[in-house]
Amino acid sequence: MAVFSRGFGARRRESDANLPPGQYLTEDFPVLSAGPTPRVDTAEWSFGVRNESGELVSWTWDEFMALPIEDVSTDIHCVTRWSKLGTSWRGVSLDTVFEHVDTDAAFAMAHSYGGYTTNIPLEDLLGGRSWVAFEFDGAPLDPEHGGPARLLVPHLYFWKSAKWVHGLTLMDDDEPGFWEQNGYNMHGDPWTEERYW
Ligand SMILES: Nc1nc2c(c(=O)[nH]1)N[C@H]1C(S)=C(S)[C@@H](COP(=O)(O)O)O[C@H]1N2
Ligand SMILES: [Mo]
Repeated sequence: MAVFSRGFGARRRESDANLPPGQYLTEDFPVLSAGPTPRVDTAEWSFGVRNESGELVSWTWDEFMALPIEDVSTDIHCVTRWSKLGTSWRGVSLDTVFEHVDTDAAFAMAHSYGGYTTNIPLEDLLGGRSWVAFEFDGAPLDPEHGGPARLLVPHLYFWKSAKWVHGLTLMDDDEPGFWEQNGYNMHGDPWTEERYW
């Protein structure tokens, strides 16, 4: 019995260490969308980055798939308090995207098909911490979860991971996106509970 409780305790502590304050674990994958699910055909899809001078760099689906693709295993944390550990994704790193972008901007606004927006500091998009993801758990991303492609910024609360992402607009000054205009935090670090204003 002592061995069992020590082992059980150790496992609990291990997952607790990966769980930001105020979060609980979920095994399923809740769908949270502010509106209807847009249906975007990959033949119509594009992803573009507009810099602070107004210059646009954009990719079609086939062009985007020709960029280096990474496998990502990461924990995700929703501000509504669920966290899911060890999720598997495939996508293109924002570091790769930004190799093609000329900018000194400090902030980005992510834009989605359907009109959703969310603001993210550029430093949170770079450094191997953010991706445009198009596979989850070895399969194409479900439309409900943002397919064909979504932003994946797993070190911030999951509302920053814009589903059906269509592009980024780079900005010198921070501006609030959809949830940020409605009381959510401008940054959204789950470890310091940057939940609301
Ligand atoms: N385009 C778009 N992206 C979005 C949202 C949304 O409503 N529209 N909701 C956000 C919120 S609040 C969360 S928690 C996650 C939920 O992603 P999921 O539905 O795949 O769990 O998507 C984020 N990205
Ligand atoms: Mo959320």
